[in-house]
Amino acid sequence: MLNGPEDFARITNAAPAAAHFGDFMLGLPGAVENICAAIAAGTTAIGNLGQYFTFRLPYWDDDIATTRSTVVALGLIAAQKSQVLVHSNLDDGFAGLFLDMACALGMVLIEKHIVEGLIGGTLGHCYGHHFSDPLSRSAFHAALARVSSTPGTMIFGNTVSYQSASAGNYASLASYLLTDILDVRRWPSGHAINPVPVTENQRIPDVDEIIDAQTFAHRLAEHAPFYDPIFDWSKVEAMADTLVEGGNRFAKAVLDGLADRGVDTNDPAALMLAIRRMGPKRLEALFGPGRDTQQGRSPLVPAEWARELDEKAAAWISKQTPVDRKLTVCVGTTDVHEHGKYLVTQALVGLGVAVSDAGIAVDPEVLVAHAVETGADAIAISTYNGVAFRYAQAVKAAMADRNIDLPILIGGRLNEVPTDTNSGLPVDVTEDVAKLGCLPCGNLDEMLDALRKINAIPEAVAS
Ligand code: B12
Repeated sequence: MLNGPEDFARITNAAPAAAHFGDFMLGLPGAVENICAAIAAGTTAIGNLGQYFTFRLPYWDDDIATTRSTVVALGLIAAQKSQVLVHSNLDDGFAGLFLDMACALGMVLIEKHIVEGLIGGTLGHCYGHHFSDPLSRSAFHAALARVSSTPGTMIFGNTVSYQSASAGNYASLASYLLTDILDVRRWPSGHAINPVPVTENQRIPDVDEIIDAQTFAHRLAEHAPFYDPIFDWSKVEAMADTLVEGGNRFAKAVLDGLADRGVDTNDPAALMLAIRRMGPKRLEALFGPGRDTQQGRSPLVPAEWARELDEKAAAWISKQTPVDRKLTVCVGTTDVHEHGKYLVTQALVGLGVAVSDAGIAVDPEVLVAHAVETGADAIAISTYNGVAFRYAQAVKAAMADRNIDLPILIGGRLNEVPTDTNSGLPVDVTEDVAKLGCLPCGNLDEMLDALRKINAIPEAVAS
């Protein structure tokens, strides 16, 4: 937590390296104060425009104030005598949610139009969390290098591939890092590579874990050049062609389409707000470059995260027998992470359960109100930000206010940083959440067990 300008300065002065203030600067109501402090501390890359489009603070719905502060802050960055790069992590924005990677590249062009074309700043991009397949990861890098003349900030680790214990996660680290090292050698873009500690899928890391990952990357960078000759780069180039062509079409369609709907696309605030309010699903459905089919748009380059989750859900559903009684579950998330909800929704629908969608980063009272309005038989919460216990407590309280007590299923990362610790590391709160009367679920099988416990699904359903 940075409490004042002196905290920003403490970071930039900690080591003779260029400090990068990546997250929670732009895109939030406090953007102007944050940017002033970051610039005064001497940083040269400040983010995170991607977060503007998706992040919501609890109990804060004034998207106009958020937009205003972000646009003013962008203007402040652009007005500096020495060049300061605006940073945008595409995966924090819509790249983690589009089903077509061409749309993610299109967002690069739209963000450039806003920051460089309309505000006069310079914008550098970061990508990587959701790009698991080496071919499309590499192709995205090649495509990005073609459409961008500014230095990139970093290629973020492919964190969604961390699904194992530490030893298994080292394989995922090697897999994406080798690709990234070869990519930045082939298409020098200024991006730093980012070795993510192998405890990523459990919690925030400690210092030793960060050093281990850096040591691993350093050694891999010595091996990597010898792999270059064994890759067929023409396949990467061909996919990059598709991404650039599709991305350009998407960006043009978005700008033309919004203009047709009365949005002033030369006004950064109006444009940003329209894009944020529309969200990735509608933008993609209306303006995506893929062919329109009965099942929606067919992506030019399918997003890996969705393919993986679709396969996981289908494999699980194929082992179950559908429920034959009417049942509605109200599903919502406590924060920006929505892939858990995506998977749980598919699994429930596959079981024949009706899902009422309370949304993303939804406040506890709104979640409960939605459950009541839609006549839900149970509530399912997906939570990742280390607020599981507090949030579950608040949902219980909101239900008590209405004299109801629906069963609560809860999954994701059930941890919290205790108030009486100075380590900053979160601890598991599964037991505490269970003591509140909630049903913690580590996976879909446990979800089925939980549904059985509340007698929503008879024992015979699972085959
Ligand atoms: C993808 C991701 C993101 C994406 C999210 C994209 C999106 N729009 O959804 C982005 C890049 C935006 C992101 C942002 C952040 N993230 Co993040 N993110 C992840 C990551 C890599 C994967 C989480 C995920 O979606 N998994 C996919 C799901 C399907 O898999 P799963 O978790 O195994 O799910 C299973 C079960 O949990 C269960 N399940 C899940 N939910 C539910 C619900 C119910 C009801 C049931 C029955 C079951 C169930 O179902 C699955 C099947 O088995 C994790 C690390 C990791 N590898 O797990 C970090 C992680 C969750 N993120 C983290 C953090 C800190 C953040 C940020 C705060 C970082 C930052 N500085 O900005 C921000 C969030 C800010 C905000 N406003 O909320 C931390 C949380 C720390 C903690 N609690 O200890 C993690 C653990 C990374 C880390 N080690 O630091 N993140």
